[in-house]
Amino acid sequence: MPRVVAAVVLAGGLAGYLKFRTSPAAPVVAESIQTVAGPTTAASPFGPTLANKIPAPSPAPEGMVWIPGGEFSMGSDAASESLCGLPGVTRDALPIHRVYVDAFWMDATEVTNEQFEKFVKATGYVTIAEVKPTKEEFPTAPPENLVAGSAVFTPTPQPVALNSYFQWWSYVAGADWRHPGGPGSDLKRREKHPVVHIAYDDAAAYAKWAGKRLPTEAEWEFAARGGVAGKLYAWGDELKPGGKFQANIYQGRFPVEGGDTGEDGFKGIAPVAEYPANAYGLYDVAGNVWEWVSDWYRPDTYERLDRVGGVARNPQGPETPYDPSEPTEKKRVHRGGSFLCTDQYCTRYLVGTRGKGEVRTASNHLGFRCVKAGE
Ligand SMILES: [Ca+2]
Repeated sequence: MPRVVAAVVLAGGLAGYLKFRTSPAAPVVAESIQTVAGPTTAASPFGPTLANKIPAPSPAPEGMVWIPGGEFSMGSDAASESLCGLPGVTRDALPIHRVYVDAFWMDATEVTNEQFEKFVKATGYVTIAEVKPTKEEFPTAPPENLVAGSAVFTPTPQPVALNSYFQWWSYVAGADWRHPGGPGSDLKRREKHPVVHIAYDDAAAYAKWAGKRLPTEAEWEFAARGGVAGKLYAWGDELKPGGKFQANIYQGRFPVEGGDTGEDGFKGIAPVAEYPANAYGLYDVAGNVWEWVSDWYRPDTYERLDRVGGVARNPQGPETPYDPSEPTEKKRVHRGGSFLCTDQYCTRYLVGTRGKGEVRTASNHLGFRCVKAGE
């Protein structure tokens, strides 16, 4: 067992994959999944959302929606924590604190394969997953592991304890944005799927080419909450209002082969905008694929802002990254959860919760969307 990291999805980095890819951990039979309670009825720590009354200043750039900005309560409280089968998953989203963000434009959907293809055709850009890692970059990896590739979700043959993501993530040679499932796969009929196998610099390069940038974590959460305060999900407090799924997440036993029942309409990844938009017109801010945001990750970011007190204005994240579970990895924040999120494991389709990822590490459930200043 290379290392045990509880309650994270793909928190580890490329270095771990390259070092250990030839020796996957032996499956362990899962302990029974505990039943989780619903939200508590304690007084809400969320204050009101005070959205700016700033009308959109110009016709919307293609594919973007106006986010008016304003002041809101950011984070995820005990009510969220109680919805996850594993404890501790949402603690880095505490305490709830007040934040103000300026207005901006935001992509209504995650960047799709056909959009990313235009960028690559125009620039000749080569993503990190397509480049062979070097011995200098990864001195502890066996030379035979230094091959271009990316992490692909690989269901386990039998139920496993949810304590090591290496059990269901494989580093696959030849997996990249054009080959999302590995060398035998392609983009046919996936034009409208979010692009995946995108490392942080890849996302930032696309954004720059498009005249945009990646959102900050605070911008992302303000936008995802849709102007409504303190809800569990981007659409309200009920997972399935009227019995209808609002996002592409995971139903069934995780992460077992054949376990994804697709009750929400999709097994695996879905095209963008298959579920209703939130109040600001944003699609898939929960589920489908995780989204890079520009902040470095630290589990105590919110505590640090809370200690300063008052309203954090346009916070940009900490100046340096730190994840105590993997202190040598440089991680940035992921938001929104993916088609693999389930209440048995990460539950991070909850709107206030956070993810994290080493900046060079991509996977087939990680993408991005961009923002642009309002002018
Ligand atoms: Ca699904």
